[in-house]
Amino acid sequence: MKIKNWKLCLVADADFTTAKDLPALTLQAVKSGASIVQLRAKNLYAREFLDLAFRIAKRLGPHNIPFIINDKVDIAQACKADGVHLGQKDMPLYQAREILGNNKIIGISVNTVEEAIKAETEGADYLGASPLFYTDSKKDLDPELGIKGLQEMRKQVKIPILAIGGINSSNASEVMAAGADGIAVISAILGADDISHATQKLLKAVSKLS
Ligand code: TZP
Ligand code: MG
Repeated sequence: MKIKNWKLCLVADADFTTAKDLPALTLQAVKSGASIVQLRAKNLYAREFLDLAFRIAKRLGPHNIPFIINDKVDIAQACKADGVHLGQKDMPLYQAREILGNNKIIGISVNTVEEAIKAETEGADYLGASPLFYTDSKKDLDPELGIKGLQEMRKQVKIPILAIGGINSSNASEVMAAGADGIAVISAILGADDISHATQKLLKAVSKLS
């Protein structure tokens, strides 16, 4: 699957919603306009991660939404996800590409222009510019890129950039204006009381170029 709509990626983080039904929340966000789903599960055993991935993939099936697995190439392959999102300490891109092939999407988290250029040169399909702003949703954060860092990165690479970290409906349009193709969020959707309303508000913000 090729990604056509980069605007709004829900990072469905299993740690963020331990008490809630993540597949149901994910579906609600997708029905309200989320255009990509990435499943993130830092603290699940492989079996639990895979089981959750299958449950989400099943819900997404009828919606034709790109489904990406965070970190784990084997889980992505096993649940026939559309791709994987890798950090700088995960499996190297060329090895993930060897396993998944050219038809799968591979995204790479980058914090510097150098990492961005390297990922593009090595054949990444998109970049996760991370973290754009400070956030409580991730431990061991790299330094904030900020709007200036994103603008600089945008000048140096051509592939799509998803900005992540501390993005909400108040700052999303500024992030898009700085050159992002889309935003990826955890708390701005999963932390909301009304998932549908929060998703629609974000979608409106990313669609409005300031
Ligand atoms: N990678 C960089 S920041 C981040 C990840 C997974 C967390 C984003 O969460 P939030 O709640 O949207 O700031
Ligand atoms: Mg990662």
